[in-house]
Amino acid sequence: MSTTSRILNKALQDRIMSAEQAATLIHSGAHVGMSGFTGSGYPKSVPQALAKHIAASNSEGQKFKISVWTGASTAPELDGALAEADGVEMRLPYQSDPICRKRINAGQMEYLDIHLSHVAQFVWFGFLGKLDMAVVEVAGILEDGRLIPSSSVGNNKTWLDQADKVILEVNSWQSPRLEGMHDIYYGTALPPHRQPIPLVHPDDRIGDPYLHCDPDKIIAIVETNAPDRNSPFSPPDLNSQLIAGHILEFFEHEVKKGRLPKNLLPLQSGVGNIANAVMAGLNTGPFDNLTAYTEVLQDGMLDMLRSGKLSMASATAFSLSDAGLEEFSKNIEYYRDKIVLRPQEISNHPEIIRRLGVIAMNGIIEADIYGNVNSTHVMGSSIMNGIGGSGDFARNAYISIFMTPSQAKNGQISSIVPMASHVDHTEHDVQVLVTEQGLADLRGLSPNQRAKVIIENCAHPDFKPALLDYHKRAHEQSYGKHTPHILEEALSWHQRFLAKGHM
Ligand code: 0RQ
Repeated sequence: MSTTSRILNKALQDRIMSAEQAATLIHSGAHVGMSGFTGSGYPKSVPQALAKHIAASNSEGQKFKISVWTGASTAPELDGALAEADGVEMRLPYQSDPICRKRINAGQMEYLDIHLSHVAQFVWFGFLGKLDMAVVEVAGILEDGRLIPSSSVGNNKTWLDQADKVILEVNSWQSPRLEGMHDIYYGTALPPHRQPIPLVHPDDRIGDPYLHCDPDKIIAIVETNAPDRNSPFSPPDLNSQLIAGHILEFFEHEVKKGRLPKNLLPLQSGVGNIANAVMAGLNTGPFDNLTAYTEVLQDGMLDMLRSGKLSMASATAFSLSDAGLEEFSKNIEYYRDKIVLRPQEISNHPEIIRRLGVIAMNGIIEADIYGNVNSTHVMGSSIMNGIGGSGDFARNAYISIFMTPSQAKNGQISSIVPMASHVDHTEHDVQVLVTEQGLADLRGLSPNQRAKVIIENCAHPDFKPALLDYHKRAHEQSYGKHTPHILEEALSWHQRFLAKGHM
């Protein structure tokens, strides 16, 4: 299909221009809402052209920077290019780009890590200031101007609604058969006028397959033909397989106890290899007719859709490897009616997650012996990626599961520590903790009871004696016995890793 055949609206064809021309329409200081979610559906050419424009301006002594708001992480062509040009004043929300990470941790770039479900409504509430510009990738423009969304939805509806001006990238690389797979809900209102969101099953369609945008706001259309940038998955390593095994065993136990139905409840799975391994485990496990209500659709879920173990998946974005993408593209007709892509304020909506009883499974950096979780900060100060949607799901899930290998940095560092160096999921939102060593079911346990189970079941044998000793002494010496701590020692635990040069 030729690119122009993707822009069927005659009036809008006048606004087709090059990425370089479009980039000059973005001014320094602008708040720019860009599409993109975990390597899919991000604009492929305007950010790179803008990065060049910024680098050239800054080399002439200007301080050209913009604020970049997205759905979640994007790709080197967006986050990497703009960060490399030192063109980002403020980045929000979740990112995972190495150049961004470096700049953020060097104190050269501001980063606001907020719950993914908060982003759209914070913009409507005016909490983040005015959105000047939207740069959104779409798969096509219909004759009447409606937009066919791309491989991620993210915050695109909000960007198109809220931005003063809009630049569209029409990417002919995206399959035209994406048309009809999206469900864009336009029923959200601001408090005090909000109504219940009428979604009661993961496969309910409550909206419209298209995005809408006031044509007067569209100032440029750029045609592209460029692939999404999705990372490969490594085959599940032993730790991931062991973690997956513990989780499957836990599910079987819960079914036996009558606390989960035979086909479980809708699954949410975080990003990364452990999450993918859990899906691989479920794919050969005893559960059938599963559903997913999640954020990103990874290879593992695609495999489960293929095998029939998963009957449908609701998400806001694809996050497929090249192999996954090839499989999806080849068999898109098979997948089309089994996948729904929604705006992230719906995929991650607390009301819906609580109503559906979602089982949340997310990765962490470390957990403390009382069950507080750090999923974002290495050594309490250096950002890895961000909280992403993990909080939206963990806080509202039927069961919230967090998983990690029991040690990091080739066994130099324990992932179970006396006191987490940063907390983004508190003990109140963590019901199950899993490492390759075992699973700690924390439901109904007090802090001291939790400590015993976490150390016993999850800590690596190399670190277990030190953790047991800490907990015992803390119980003897602590100011209070409810959550016993020896503060100076708890806080020095990480410092010791640093002092030994492990980081
Ligand atoms: O760093 O690559 O420099 O060595 O952290 O660790 O083991 O590769 O783990 O890819 O599963 O990511 C929490 C980051 C885990 C991810 C996190 C270091 C380790 C390595 C990554 P190096 P691994 P994973 C919804 C879900 C938050 C967002 C979320 C994440 C790096 O799961 O970002 O859940 N979660 N979103 O060496 C020091 C420790 C460490 C440590 C790991 N204890 N101490 N460093 N590392 N443990 C999806 C979205 O929202 C889009």
